[in-house]
Amino acid sequence: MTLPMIPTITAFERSPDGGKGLARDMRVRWALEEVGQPYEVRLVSFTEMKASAHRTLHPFVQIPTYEEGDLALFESGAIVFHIAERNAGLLPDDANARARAITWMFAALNTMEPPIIDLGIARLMEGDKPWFEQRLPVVEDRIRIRLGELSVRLGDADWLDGAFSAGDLLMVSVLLRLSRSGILDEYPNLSAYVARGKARPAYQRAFDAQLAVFTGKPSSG
Ligand code: GTB
Repeated sequence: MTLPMIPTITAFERSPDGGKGLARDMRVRWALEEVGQPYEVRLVSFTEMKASAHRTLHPFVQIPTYEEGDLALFESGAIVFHIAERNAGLLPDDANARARAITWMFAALNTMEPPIIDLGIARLMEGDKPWFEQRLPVVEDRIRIRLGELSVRLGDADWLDGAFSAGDLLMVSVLLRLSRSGILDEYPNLSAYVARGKARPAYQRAFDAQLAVFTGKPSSG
């Protein structure tokens, strides 16, 4: 009898957000929870992450990584795609619907996430620069352009294209990074969309598991 392979992911031993769902292992945890795949987590310190063993797994020496037997993956989007491809529940069976869901995965990571990351970098690294106050609204307005377009497309639908998919999982994960900025509140349907994502039991289990790393309390899942 072949024993089922339990994948192992890597996550921060200490994350700047204290495990509140912003580090990118969260989206991988969420995908694994959605499909009901148990997993193990190897926590890494910043020093361990930069050591050669981890560099072999991840060419850019970051988290998350994903190991399953002799398969090793990096890039959260690729990992979520792999999980969605190998398990039912995150991609539709219909070929065209599946292609559209995958398109939303790319849209989340390639179109929505870059300006949102720019805002994080501006706040974290450029706050002391003399031009910061002038640049900030420019960066925020670039995000507003994309949020406005996404808001129109979503309209009053629950999810981006039919049933919840890996495209929604990544889109919600990306939009969550705006939580502290207040910008998302300007788009009530997107705020409600993110709230729907966060209300999913699989999200809650993933969140609790990530938070438990920092609180030391066992997660309920
Ligand atoms: N494109 C890669 C992916 O999607 O997997 C990016 C991976 C990445 O940026 N990983 C970060 C990392 O390892 C952690 S998630 N950084 C260390 C390094 O590059 O040296 C980014 C992150 C971490 C913590 C917060 N936070 O606390 O708010 C937010 C985002």
